[in-house]
Amino acid sequence: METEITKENYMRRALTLAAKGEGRTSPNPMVGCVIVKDGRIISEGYHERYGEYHAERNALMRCGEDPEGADLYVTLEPCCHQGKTPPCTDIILEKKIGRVFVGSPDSNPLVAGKGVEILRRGGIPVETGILEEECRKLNEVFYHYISTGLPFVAAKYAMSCDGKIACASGDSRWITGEAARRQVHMLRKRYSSILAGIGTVLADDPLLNCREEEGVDPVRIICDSRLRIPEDSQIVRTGKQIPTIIAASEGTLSSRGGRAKADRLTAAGIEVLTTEGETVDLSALMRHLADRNIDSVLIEGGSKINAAAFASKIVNKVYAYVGGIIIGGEKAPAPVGGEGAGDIAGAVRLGNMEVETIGEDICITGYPVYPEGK
Ligand code: AOF
Ligand code: ZN
Repeated sequence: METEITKENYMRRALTLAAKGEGRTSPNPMVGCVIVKDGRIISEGYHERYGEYHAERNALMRCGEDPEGADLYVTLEPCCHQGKTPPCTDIILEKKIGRVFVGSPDSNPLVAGKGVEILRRGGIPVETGILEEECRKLNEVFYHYISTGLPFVAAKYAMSCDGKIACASGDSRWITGEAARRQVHMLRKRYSSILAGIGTVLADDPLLNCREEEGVDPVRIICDSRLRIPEDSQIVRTGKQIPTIIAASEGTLSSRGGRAKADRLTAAGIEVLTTEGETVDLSALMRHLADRNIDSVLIEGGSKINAAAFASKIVNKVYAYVGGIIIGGEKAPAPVGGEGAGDIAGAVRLGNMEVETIGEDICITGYPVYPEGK
């Protein structure tokens, strides 16, 4: 019983270390590692940045004493492939680690169980599944991206207790308090891109950056089928400092005015992407983003973008912030516009819902389950 608790404690420490890589490892997973000898932690490490050493190698290289016979706790199955860095299984075997404890399996086809197998074949006992659920959740983006080849998409919105995201006039400042708004910047640190609609740009002239300390700015993606974005908007003016993609419809670019505007936006440092059809095809856009190594998208949209995102079934997670305010008004917009479900059977359900209190507001998270055949 006692060893059970201890194992989980070490893995929890490894999880805390893993999370330090947040925002810097994508599209790689966040991974943490703890090395324990004679009941003491003798070294720790985590995957600090994409392309750099993995957690295990960092922990083993920093070890002040000989790790021979030690226990190694790692949140993800050690890799066994030569990638940007040498296989972690090599250094674990070379250092004669005594036992390995793994959080969750690596579903990268280059690893997928082979990491554990190689260690076992090399004579190291391996125990898997320590805090597996937490380890998987930490890397929900990685698991989705590696298995589907598409970015993990989250829709975030703030609404009143009566389900409005603004007054009929459009005013929405502020529905949630400061603490909840600060948390949004933490989300922006976690996701590699933010997507908004042109409506939001025209109404609020946002910067859509990450104002978290040491946060990396996510790529900004604006859905603007007709390229209406003002050239003096904050987004365009900062196009050379913060990576920005504007998604437009192919038709817009085939007009002379559209082509010229796209060229000016390109000169301002912005990438203009197109999809077929009159409006931006979000599914096609997601495929384009995946090609650019973008593993995750945080949609900070209004009713229209959210409706399109749910209709194209690209949303994998919802963050619904709810402020203690009643706005009312039939014309006041709700988070998801469009036609909506025809009946309850056709609605999108949320699975694994969780509720958290943030300051005076609450945040509901859940994972959409789309109705079959709709
Ligand atoms: C580990 N420990 O800390 C991480 C792992 O391009 P590379 O060489 O960095 O390899 C990336 C892959 O390695 C990634 O897709 C995932 O399968 C694994 N990441 N593995 O043993 C780590 N970050
Ligand atoms: Zn590795």
